Amino acid sequence: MRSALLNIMVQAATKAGRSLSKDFGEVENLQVSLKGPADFVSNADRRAEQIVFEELKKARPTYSFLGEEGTEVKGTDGQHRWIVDPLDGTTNFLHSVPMFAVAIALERGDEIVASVIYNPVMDELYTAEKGGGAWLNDRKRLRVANRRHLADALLVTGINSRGRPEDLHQLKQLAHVTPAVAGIRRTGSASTDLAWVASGRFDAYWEAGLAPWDVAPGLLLVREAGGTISDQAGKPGAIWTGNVLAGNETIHGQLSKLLQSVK
Ligand code: 2AM
Ligand code: CA
Repeated sequence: MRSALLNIMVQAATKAGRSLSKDFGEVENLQVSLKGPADFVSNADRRAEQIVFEELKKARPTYSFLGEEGTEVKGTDGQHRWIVDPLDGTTNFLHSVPMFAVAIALERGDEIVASVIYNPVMDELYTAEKGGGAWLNDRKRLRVANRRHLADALLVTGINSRGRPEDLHQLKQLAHVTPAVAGIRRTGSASTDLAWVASGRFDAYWEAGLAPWDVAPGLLLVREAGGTISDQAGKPGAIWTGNVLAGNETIHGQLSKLLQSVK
């Protein structure tokens, strides 16, 4: 059973998802046009944020709002804030790769209490509420994978090339981690990575240089699926530092050690 709050979040995410789905169908046609689809995708992104914003505002007019596309509203309610990525996986979307999601988290005080991550193409709706578990499409209760050895683990990460120190450090980490594990994947959508750690598809995820809306929705999913999420050194605050490590407790511990050994 979803709470009223989670229902509101699902409604907002699915409505924005329908809009993105429609636009996603158009992107392919635009690939051949001279101007390219970049402007079109920016508009799709902004439209999705507007839909999420309107839906959430209608239902909870006093809550604050923080969205990737620039919507930042301070509500009169000092306790609650929506943290939203209307299109996580923008580059995938631009290239007609169906790995992207609408991601919404609800912060109460200084903790995340509800999350929705929705991929409209795969029709995968991930939801979590604090204390209520993590779910896929309301039917399947999620549990992180139970592999015990890093050598058997399938990991996921993000590889960014903005030339920041964390991006260069990431390349060094890859050189150390790759030979130690069963495989490494990269989806291009941080919220998808975290949702897929929660569901056990991936054994662990790490990345740095992320924004709060990349991390907040997936954080609760991982926790409610029995996983551990922190920064790469095992400390809290991943949402705000953008430095993230998630997995089952054992793999999380092993990977944390390995990542920290990379100087
Ligand atoms: P986006 O698709 O919403 O931009 C991939 O490694 C992850 O990094 C994606 O979730 C992507 O989100 C995110 N990302 C891309 N550019 C970013 C930036 N400038 N700062 C933080 N995160 C970013
Ligand atoms: Ca994002």
